[in-house]
Amino acid sequence: MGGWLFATRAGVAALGSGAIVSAARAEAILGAPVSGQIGFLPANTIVQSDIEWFHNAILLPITIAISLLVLALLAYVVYRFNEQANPVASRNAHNTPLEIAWTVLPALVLVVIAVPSFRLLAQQLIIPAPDMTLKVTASQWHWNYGYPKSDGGFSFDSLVKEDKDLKPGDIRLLSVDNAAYVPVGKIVELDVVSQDVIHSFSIPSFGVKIDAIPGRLNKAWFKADHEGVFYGQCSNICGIDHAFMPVEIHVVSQDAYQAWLEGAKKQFAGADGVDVAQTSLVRP
Ligand SMILES: [Cu+2]
Repeated sequence: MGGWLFATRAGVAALGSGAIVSAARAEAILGAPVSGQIGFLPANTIVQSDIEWFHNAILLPITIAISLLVLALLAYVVYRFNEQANPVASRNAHNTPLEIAWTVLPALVLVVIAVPSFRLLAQQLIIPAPDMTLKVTASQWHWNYGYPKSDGGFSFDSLVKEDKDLKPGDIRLLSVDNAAYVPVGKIVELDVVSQDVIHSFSIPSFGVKIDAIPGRLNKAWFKADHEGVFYGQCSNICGIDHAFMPVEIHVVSQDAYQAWLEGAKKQFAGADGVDVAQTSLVRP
């Protein structure tokens, strides 16, 4: 909840920072890092909420408990077995019950982690029946978004805005020239491919991170709970401009999505982008 407040405040601050606020910028920026932030970006899907739970309720307590245990053992050894306190060292080399314990206990910890971990993996990889499919094609160094035939069948390139092109409310290295739009509350299947090298399509607020691999179709999905602007980045080092291929996704109401589609169909009708139908999934 605190995360939401935090990010919303940042969004409002971004809105207030310039006199010209375009229509697109009327949406609150929710899925972007803010300065001083610790932890995850605000979750906007059930998958990301579960990832947060897994981290905060399972991994973090285990990590802290093990660290404190090791620290306590070290401190005890330093205190109890230093040369002054213990001048004659023990010659014991084996302690069977102790050895069984330090094998079985870590194994149990791994079992405890494995159960929610595999559940989460299944949740990410078993894709529910989608309401729409968004085709994401990675290239050095930008993304291309392809919309289904039912929505107009157009595609367009999405490139990072250069510093000189930034408008009030834009975020340096995250804002793009053409953002992708998706409707809120709809299951969006992502078909992710690459035209050249391995990239990775990631949107932290959606719990999505999937490799874009040449010659292979990778799928992911999300169902955004809230409207807003959400950012991500290529997360696999893919060459010199790897840091300059951000992801910007606007989650909007169904009506706003339809309105955007109407404009986008015209705008991108003759665009040079990758044709959705032509992108070969099997490359030589
Ligand atoms: Cu990349």
